[in-house]
Amino acid sequence: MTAIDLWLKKSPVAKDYEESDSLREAERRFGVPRRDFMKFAAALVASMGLPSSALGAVVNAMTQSKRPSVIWLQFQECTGCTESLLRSEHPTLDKLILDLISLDYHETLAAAAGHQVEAARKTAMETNKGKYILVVEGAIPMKDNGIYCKIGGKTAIELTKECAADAAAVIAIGSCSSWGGMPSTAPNPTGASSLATVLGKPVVTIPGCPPNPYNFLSTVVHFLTFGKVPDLDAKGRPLFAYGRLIHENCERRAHFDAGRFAKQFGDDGHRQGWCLYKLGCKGPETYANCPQILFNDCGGGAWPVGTGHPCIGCTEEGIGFTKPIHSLAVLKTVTPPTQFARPAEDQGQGATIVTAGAAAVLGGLAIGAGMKLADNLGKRDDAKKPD
Ligand code: FSX
Ligand code: SF4
Ligand code: F3S
Repeated sequence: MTAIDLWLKKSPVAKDYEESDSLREAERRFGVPRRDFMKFAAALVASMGLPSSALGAVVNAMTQSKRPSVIWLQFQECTGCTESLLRSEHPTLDKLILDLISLDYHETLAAAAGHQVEAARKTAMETNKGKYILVVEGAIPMKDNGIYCKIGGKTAIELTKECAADAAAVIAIGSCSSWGGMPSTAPNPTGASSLATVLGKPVVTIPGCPPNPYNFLSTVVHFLTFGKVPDLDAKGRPLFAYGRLIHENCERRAHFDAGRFAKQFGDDGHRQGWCLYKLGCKGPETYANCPQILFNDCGGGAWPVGTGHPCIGCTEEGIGFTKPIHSLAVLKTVTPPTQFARPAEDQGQGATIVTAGAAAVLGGLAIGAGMKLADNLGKRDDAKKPD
């Protein structure tokens, strides 16, 4: 039995909801078994750093609120943000997303084209004036009056400003839109810029190349539940997801603290899962929850460092696509977090969003607090040091 199953079994909040109309509605609306939906909602509650008592409000918001209209623009990017959202599984995140929101304009997914799709965008904006969510994927070229990206005869700058004018919330998804990302790499011939730069005001940012779809979903669910976006840092990033350095929650952290490093790809240390700092891992200067919520819903280890590659700092302005991949990271914190296993102890393999969420709910802690899970500890470190 996983930690979250245990919590669902014992929690009075969960019991209240087990037979509730909201969960029956979730089963009908999303085609997901009630218990799976409950697990998913509990994990989202925990990942957002909310108390377990918020579960009911989150379930109600996800099942009963009117789906907000979303206008999704795409400019200088690779469509990875959209792809990562749609490729998610368990319990079919794409289905949850597409059932939670009314995606009224999206260039990749729209069946219509040309004048028809432009008309759909205008109708959605007029009908939902002041209420729709604008999501922007991709950087925006500002050089030479923005002529390097035009859609329907308008520059990306014009489209962005037009769509942002009457939006209730504006979200930059991916590093390109959040801070310029890959298209803004020097010498940046098109003047690729962030959404906030174009609008001249702060926006919510969900950086990552691609960003983790759960961070987008949690932000939307927070908006649906409370009518406002979650608490943000100075760069517009939701604190629940970007409040901690990767290095603080990495399953290889104890190897770092003990001075056990992979020095070359394929050497002894690398094969034994030791710290990737000397291969250029940017976890020590990158803020994101990758080791905690992982990617692709396929279990522990499914994140860059977990697969044996150093973090390149894809979420972080000034690091990803800027610093050479194998240059050494700046160490922002040196003292090991108190909740982390000591160097001589077993090393964890990373927590999935569901198990981490359960532990966080059980412990009354947000995933952002850096929870490590006893039931995910597995990899023994009784190996010898590399030469
Ligand atoms: Fe691609 Fe998105 Fe990277 Fe950018 O993600 S995965 S280039 S952040 O805008 O599509
Ligand atoms: Fe993990 Fe990288 Fe930090 Fe090593 S340097 S502990 S691999 S985040
Ligand atoms: Fe990106 Fe590093 Fe996470 S490369 S996906 S921020 S582990």
